[in-house]
Amino acid sequence: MSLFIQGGTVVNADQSQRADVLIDGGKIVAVGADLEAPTDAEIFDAGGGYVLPGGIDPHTHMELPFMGTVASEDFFSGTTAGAVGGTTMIIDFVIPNPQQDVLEAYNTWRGWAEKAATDYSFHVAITWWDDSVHEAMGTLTRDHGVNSFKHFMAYKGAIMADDEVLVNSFRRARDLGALCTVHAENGELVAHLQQDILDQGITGPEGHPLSRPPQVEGEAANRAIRIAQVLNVPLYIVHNSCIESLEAITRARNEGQRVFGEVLAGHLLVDDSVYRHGDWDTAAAHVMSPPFRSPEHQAALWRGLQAGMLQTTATDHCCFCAPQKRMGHNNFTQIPNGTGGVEDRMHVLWHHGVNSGRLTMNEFVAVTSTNTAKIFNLYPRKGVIAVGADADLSIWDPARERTISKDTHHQNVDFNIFEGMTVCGINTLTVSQGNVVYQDGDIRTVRGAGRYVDRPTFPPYYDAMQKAAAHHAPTAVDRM
Ligand code: URQ
Ligand code: ZN
Ligand code: ZN
Repeated sequence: MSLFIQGGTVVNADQSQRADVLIDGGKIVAVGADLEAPTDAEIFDAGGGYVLPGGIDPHTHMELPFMGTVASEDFFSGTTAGAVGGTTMIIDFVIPNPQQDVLEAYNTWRGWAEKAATDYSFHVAITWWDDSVHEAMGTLTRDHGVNSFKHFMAYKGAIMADDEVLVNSFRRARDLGALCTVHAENGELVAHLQQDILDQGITGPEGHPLSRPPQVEGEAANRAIRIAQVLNVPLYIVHNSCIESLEAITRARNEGQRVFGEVLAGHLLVDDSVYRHGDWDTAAAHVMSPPFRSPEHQAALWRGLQAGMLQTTATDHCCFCAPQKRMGHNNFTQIPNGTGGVEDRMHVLWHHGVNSGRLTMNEFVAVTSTNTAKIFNLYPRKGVIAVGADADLSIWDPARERTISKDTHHQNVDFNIFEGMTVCGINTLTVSQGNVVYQDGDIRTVRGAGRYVDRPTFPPYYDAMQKAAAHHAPTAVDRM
């Protein structure tokens, strides 16, 4: 069965065009004005609205075992919620425990993700180091389509990577043609500040942001950038939340270093007043790291996104319900860290990005889909409406409104960080792999329909340079 989407304006990162879209066999097979609809095609009318590439969320943690519990959203419910909101692919994380065999952890996560409704891929975290980890990184890049390795510089005593792990892993990733990503917070400082705050008798969620001030993030961001610079490896910093990390990225990029920055929809729109909320559960529901910051940081992050210093948006969708958050009821350091957003990211960014004039529609597509596809080597299979691309897209009605609430969202969590926010401009139809997975409130996701998507490594830079040099170098014959 082919799908024919007519009467819309196709909006890609590079251009917008009034065009119809023909889909067949899970792929886009034609894009153009006034196409002929095949007689057997299922026809959808965009009604003058937009047709956008499916969103890609480069940062989720479905059913993550963390801080003594397991995130409440699983790969099926989470990818379904994403599809409802116009996101058709996630990049999640394999996070081995220290000393755990890395390939064993990878296979465990692959098993969990088989229930996914839309396509997915994995960053693999390097949380410890020995020869087996070195080997596993090679196997993962060569045989399993992994081209990005994550490093948590926070979470001391759990999954924190110290400088020795960072240097070993960054070198290995470089030699494999892979990208390094980091959660940039100085875990040593966090641990010290946490104890200091507890010693002062502050045990509630208001202690969480006090233990992770922006300087703690800025130091780690700069340290990761400098290590990557010395080792000549590309770097991607996840969930930048503050001016300090943005400044570190801006300096590096202005000096020509290959550093990428991600920002969460939450960090762009939620400020730290949530931690001063009278209700314990409400404040605890917002405990995530890095914490939500004061308003001047949001303004800077928006400017960073507009200026191209931050390239991608994500959610860090890692959900814990109130009973789970209450595990830290008398010690904020034991509140499981994480918030949701996979269903709302595209909606809140259209409303506060495009409707506000901060972003053009094309820039919206770039920061919600295309840039992630390019950085993680998924493009042009993903992140664009073009012939040959996967048929992952949405019909976007710029006039349709929605008020966000935990009572109506499809995320498996009892809280929504955008609660009560009314947005204008949402998807009315979502197509994944050429199948309708959402239409006007009707959810049609299929458990297990999602595919694991390989992400090839990048040819090591110096390899390419050596080949280029060899190609032009005078050979013996030339010298005769
Ligand atoms: O740190 C992360 O990205 C994971 C553990 C989700 N939790 C969070 O607070 N960001
Ligand atoms: Zn993180
Ligand atoms: Zn995360």
